[in-house]
Amino acid sequence: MKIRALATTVALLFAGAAQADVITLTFEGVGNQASVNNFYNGGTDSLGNSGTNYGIQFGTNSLGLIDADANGGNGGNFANEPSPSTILFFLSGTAILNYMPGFTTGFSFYYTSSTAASVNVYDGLDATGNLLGSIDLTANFNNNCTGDPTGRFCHWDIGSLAFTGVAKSIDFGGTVDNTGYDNITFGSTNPSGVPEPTTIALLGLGLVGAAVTRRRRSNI
Ligand SMILES: [Ca+2]
Ligand SMILES: [Ca+2]
Ligand SMILES: [Ca+2]
Repeated sequence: MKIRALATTVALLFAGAAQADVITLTFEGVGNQASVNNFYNGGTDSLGNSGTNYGIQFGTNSLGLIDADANGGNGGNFANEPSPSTILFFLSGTAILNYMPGFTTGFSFYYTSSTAASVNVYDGLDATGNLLGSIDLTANFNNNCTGDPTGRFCHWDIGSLAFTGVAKSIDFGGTVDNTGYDNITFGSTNPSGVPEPTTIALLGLGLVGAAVTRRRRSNI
């Protein structure tokens, strides 16, 4: 949490036959354990980093997490993330995303989780209004994969949902420090990015070092 990421690469792709552009949030550039906040909304995360302005805002529980392998040993216990080396996770509540203009058609992402999780899409901001869709995710934690070079959360799967209506918020659920997301993609049910080849490793998703890890590893 002492080191800020400097890279600010965000992929902006275009959907071939789809009516809207596809936007993919890779979280690259968000600080380690920083609240994403307005990083993608013309502002900054809680550590002052800024990314492309997509008009997308995150609740304060939504945190960036940098792979410990890429952050001097301080950071996430994961590997093979679809876009190295930063992902989205949370240490309290859930990670809520707000997109005021709204998005249609579909929505997709990559996730890794040691527990079952669910993602809900709403037509109101802050996970309010009508529930447009819900995705139940199965635990996909896998100790047998290898990675980059370490990271116990090394297996990622795609979650996707097509829906009707205009969605304005998404509630990324799961278990604190045990569920991570990356390459959140709007306007398509196919997230961009391909997980890199891969590893083995250690404790909770969040912290590899320090005593903090110990108290959070109960779900692993
Ligand atoms: Ca990595
Ligand atoms: Ca790693
Ligand atoms: Ca990423």
